[in-house]
Amino acid sequence: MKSRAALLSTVLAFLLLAGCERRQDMLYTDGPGAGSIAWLSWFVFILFCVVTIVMWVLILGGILRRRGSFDTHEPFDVGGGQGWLAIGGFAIPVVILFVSFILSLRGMAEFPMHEDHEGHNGSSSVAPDIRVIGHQWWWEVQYIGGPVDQRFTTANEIHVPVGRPVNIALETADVLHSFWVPKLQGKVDMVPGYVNNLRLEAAQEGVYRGQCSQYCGAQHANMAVIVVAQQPKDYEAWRAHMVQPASQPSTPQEIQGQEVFLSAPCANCHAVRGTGAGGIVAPDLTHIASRQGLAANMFPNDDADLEAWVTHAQSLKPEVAMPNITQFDGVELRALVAYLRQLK
Ligand code: HEC
Ligand SMILES: [Cu+2]
Repeated sequence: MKSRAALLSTVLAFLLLAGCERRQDMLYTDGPGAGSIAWLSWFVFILFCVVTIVMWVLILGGILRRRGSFDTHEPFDVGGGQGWLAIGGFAIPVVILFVSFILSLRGMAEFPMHEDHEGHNGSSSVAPDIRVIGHQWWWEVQYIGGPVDQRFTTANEIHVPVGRPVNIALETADVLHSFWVPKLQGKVDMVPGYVNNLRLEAAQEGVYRGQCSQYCGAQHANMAVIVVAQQPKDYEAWRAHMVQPASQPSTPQEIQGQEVFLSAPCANCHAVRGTGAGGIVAPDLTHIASRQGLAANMFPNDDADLEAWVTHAQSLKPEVAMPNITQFDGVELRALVAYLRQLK
């Protein structure tokens, strides 16, 4: 009995905590895009409940009504009854569908129209601030707004200023993916050979988790993105730091680590701006130490997880396009990790 009560209270506490977390909640939102979708969902849901209740009241009324004989009832097609068919079967559904349609158009206005490849225009054409490219199974993030020397590439973590809309162009390098940060905006697919657009705005400071929402292979479930919404001045400081090349190693261990990194296969796939490493098929590592997660936010970004990732990527995220790299001895591995950890 006692253990059952303990189990119950654990479950309840877990549910309560899970409720507080709300990191990927689409009904309790923090941005206008997701807000209008959530509002529409509640509206349609409540309307559905009202219609259902009215229907059941009418059905039960019909069932429970005292029956008379054929003599006491007129035939059903005599007078009046058809009016109810026209109202209940036609007029009310048309009004409800029309209102829902207009409200969904309002929600769609949150997604910017944009020039397509042939140069045809939508209702307005917006230069994107950020290009996000889906890869199996991580997100390439290119800041492409502003002058050329203010542009940079990062991965898996998108920073935005609070209270300002950011236009994002969505593309894919391989298969279909879908970009979805539920608390901020509806999902938009990333389609091969095509550019889709999304306008994202966060009303509150915070870290918002998102998720690839279109099945894209073995590690689809481990393709997470985070959006960090910051006060404008913190955001500007972050940007100013991100355009800088990688910090130079200073301790002997970090210097050895950089040599290990540059002589290992890492540089074929990864870039570290300011060094010889210029690979473009994997996440940019110039400021890897400043990111919160590793491998599309599958693991926390710390020494132990980094060490494990470098040597066992295939066991941790099977089928990923990074091999297990097993050529290092202990000293080299720790030096490599020390080097990566100072790439703030
Ligand atoms: C054949 C290409 C390839 C090689 C070689 C390679 N990687 Fe990777 N690496 C990847 C890919 C692809 C990812 C993204 C995997 C994912 O998250 O699904 C990745 C992810 C990472 C990440 C996580 C990045 C992030 O933003 O989450 C780190 C750190 C990393 N690699 C370090 C290294 C180091 C250090 C080496 C060399 C010892 C190396 N990689 C060699 C392809 C490669
Ligand atoms: Cu996916």
